[in-house]
Amino acid sequence: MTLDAEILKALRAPPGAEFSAADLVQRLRCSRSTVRSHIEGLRALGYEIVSDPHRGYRLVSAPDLLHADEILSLLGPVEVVGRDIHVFKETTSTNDVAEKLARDGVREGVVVFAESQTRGRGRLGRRWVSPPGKGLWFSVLLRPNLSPQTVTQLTVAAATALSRAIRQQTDLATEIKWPNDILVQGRKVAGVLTELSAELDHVNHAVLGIGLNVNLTTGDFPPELRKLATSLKVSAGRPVRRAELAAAILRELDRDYGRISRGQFTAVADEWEGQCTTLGRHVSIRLGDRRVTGRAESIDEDGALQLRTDHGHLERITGGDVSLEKS
Ligand code: BT5
Repeated sequence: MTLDAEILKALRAPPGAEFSAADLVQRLRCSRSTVRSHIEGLRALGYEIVSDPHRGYRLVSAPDLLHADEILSLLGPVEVVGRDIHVFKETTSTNDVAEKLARDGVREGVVVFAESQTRGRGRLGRRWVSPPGKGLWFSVLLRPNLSPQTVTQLTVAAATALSRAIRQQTDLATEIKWPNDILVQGRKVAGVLTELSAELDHVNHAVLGIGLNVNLTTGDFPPELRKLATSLKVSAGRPVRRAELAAAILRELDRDYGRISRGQFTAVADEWEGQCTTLGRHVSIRLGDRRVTGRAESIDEDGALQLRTDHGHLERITGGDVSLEKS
């Protein structure tokens, strides 16, 4: 953990507590002037830290910006996801940056956030709207011990973790739409894009890209998305602090990645099924130029959707766009 992260962690626990410069010097094992210059640096970023010559430093408020040190200080210990965090002001796509890190041999678990993306993407090259300062647009580099056939487990685990973290932090009721959408009040609030580098029988690495609309207003969406998309702020009626939410999501992702890495996908799938509004419904799925319709029955042990087609066959679906039909 960096010194900034250590200072923020110290000032946060317990909330509003005061620490003298001497306390911090002892706790962080550095000089008084180093503490002072780091506090100044944090203030310059917008952290309101008051200092009283007799009582010490106190954190009054933190800005809603993404700062790797702050996310790390809120995250606590993790096994893999979030071991290292990078935050960029702007990128083309955070998936591109994570992909480059993968090719450079960086170990799994690194997370890349951007305040804005100029070419944020969804599946099949679709655009992902990612305006500055209001969302969580990030990618996680993973090197899972999964075959390309079972890698849908990652998307399922990501959706489950994301949904759980949103509920914990906002009390909003979330729904999962297979395979990669999180909905609130029937509108899309987040999407997951899993990109792979794989051989026939094994995955070299996977980049899990997550886009979550946090504090966007309706006007931040292009007109064609205003009826389909929402943000946590629009749905909850109040802004949500992104750093805390980001830490909660990484913690839950780390937990579910651990579960699938240990072969406990069934536990994740059970939780996923409880939140998935696709199951049990009559759906229409576009697969390239083909369209299949039927009843979404379950997900199998690989994370694929089992569809009972209108012709009575059981079809295994690993991708595509699902529309829920009126039941
Ligand atoms: C997704 O694709 O839902 C996956 C989105 C993943 C975005 C993240 S952001 C960080 C990382 N870096 C990237 O470049 N991407 C990932 P898909 O299911 O194909 O949905 C795309 C469709 O969602 C678009 O065609 C629009 O209709 C809609 N859409 C675009 N931006 C949206 C937004 N901000 N909120 C809700 N819907 C949106």
